[in-house]
Order: sequence, then structure tokens, then C-alpha cells
Amino acid sequence: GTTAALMISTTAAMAEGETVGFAQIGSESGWRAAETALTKQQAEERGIDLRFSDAQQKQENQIAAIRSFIAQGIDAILLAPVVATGWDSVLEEAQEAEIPVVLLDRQVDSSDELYLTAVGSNLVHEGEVAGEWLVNAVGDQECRIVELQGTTGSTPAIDRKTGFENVIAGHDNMEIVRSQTGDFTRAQGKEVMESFLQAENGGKDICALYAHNDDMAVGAIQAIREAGLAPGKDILIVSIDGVPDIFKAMADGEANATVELTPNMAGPAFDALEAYWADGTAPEKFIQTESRLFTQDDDPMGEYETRKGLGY
Ligand code: GZL
Repeated sequence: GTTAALMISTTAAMAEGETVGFAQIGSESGWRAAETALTKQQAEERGIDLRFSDAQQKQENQIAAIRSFIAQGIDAILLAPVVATGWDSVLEEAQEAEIPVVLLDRQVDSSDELYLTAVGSNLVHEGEVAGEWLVNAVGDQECRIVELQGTTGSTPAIDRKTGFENVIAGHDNMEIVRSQTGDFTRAQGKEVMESFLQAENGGKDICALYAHNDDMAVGAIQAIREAGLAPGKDILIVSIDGVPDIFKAMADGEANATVELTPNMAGPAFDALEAYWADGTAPEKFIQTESRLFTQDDDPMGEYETRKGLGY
């Protein structure tokens, strides 16, 4: 009725004119670029003035950006923390300044008293979904697995490793024989995969690659092709994010599975902030987004067409 409509418009109006600082990690992956694009779009739609900082994947730059936002006296801070440790003091400074902080897509090891809420996926579950797919794909064959880890010390790298290992632990025919960080980028994913291929009989001894994100998988696919092997066939490929290019690779038979991570973390974050600004509502400390498995059976070309251009 009218009252409800009035309430909604009032709440939405509460966001009008608010200023939010976004301490973003960088643009290391297609997924990260999409998260940034969607955050800017959401701010625009809600009449929020967004101040944006790209830290080039350096924690010290994120901390400096937060201090600058505090000095500007803004109304809230969004932080995608590049690594889990080292945030206590700057989060305490934001708390002293009474500026709410919302974490996006990664976690921190600081007390949850130091931030309003965190919006993200269940990172351990993503690793488990990836592991379960590979267990089903491999059956009881021997499978030597190589792993491209995300950024060292980041919660996705830690938790996606844990989840995957939990699942394959019960299968003696499956073993991770090499594991190294590719820092979530295509370039480093390719470079590290080249070293894995050389170390593993030109890749002939590798059954599967588990990459903590699609961008490293796409880089690795190029390395596998250049080594004269068929990615997606000679070496199975499973990764996480659901960016357009992994669906393109699936459509070409060069990748096998991905676990989707929504790039829209800002929607739930701004909803929580609008409620908090309106009447001090304190949200749950963790707002979990969905994770869905996609394989070559899920119309990858259609998924590619749907996703490309969405800011990736
Ligand atoms: C995961 C997110 C990761 C993405 C990568 O929540 O932090 O960071 O999976 C990105 O693509 O680099």
C-alpha cells in the first residue's frame, strides 16, 4: 500500500547523497573487473557518491585508501581485503571515526566487531564443489592433479584449497602433485602451468588442473595447447568464478567445469548500509552468495553470450 511504498522510497532516499569509499584490490581478473563495474552501477542507481581506489593488489595501498576515506569523513567504506591479516589498526581507526566498513568477497582475520558485515561466497564450499566434480569425472582412474592457487594469504586461496583437499582426501587414486600460486592472473597462471608441464613429462603425467579462478585456468589452457596437448581432454580443467571466457573455453571443449561466483557483492552491501543508515539496523555478520556448478552440458555458449559485456 501507500505506506509501504512511502517507506521504500524513504529508505532508498536515505542513500541519496551518501558518500562511500571503495578500497578495491585491483583488476587482476575478469571477475574483479565485473565486481567493480557492478559496484559503480549500483552506486549510480542508488544515488550514492562512490569514491574508488584501485590498490594494484597491494595491501599498503588499500590501507592508505581507507585512511584517506576516513580523512574525507565519508559515510561508509567497502573493502575487498587482498589478504586476511594486517587489518586491525586501520579498521579500528574507521570504527573510532564511526564509519561502517563492509567487506566484499574476501574475509579478514580481525574481529567481526570491526566491520558491519561481510558479503561473499562460501569459499570452502566452492573448493568442495570443484573437488566433487573432478571425483565424478575421474572415477577410479589414477589422477595426478596440479593446482594453481590464488593470491597467497587471501581467504579464497586458503579456503578453496581446503575445500578441494577435503573432498579428494577420501580417494587414494587422486593426488595433488604440484601446487603453486598464480596470483589469480592469466599471465601467472600460464607461466606456472608451463613449469608444471615441464616438470611432469611434458604434461603427459598430468590428469587434471584445479585453478582457484578461471583467469588462471585460461592462462593455463594456452600453455597446455602450446605444449601440444588438448586442454579439456588430455588434461581436465576445473576452476571457479564463471567469467565469460571460461564458458567460451568450455564451448570449445578446452575447459570442463566452473563454480560460479556472483560479481554482484555491492547489491547486498548497499542494502545493508541503507538499512543501517535508516535506523541503525545491524545486519548478520556474513551475507552469503550462491555458488553454482556449470559444465559443458550447461549450454556454455549461451552462458558466454549472456555474461560477456556485463563488465567482465
Ligand atoms: C573470490 C575473489 C577472487 C576471485 C578472483 O571471492 O576474491 O578474487 O575468485 C579474484 O577472480 O581475483
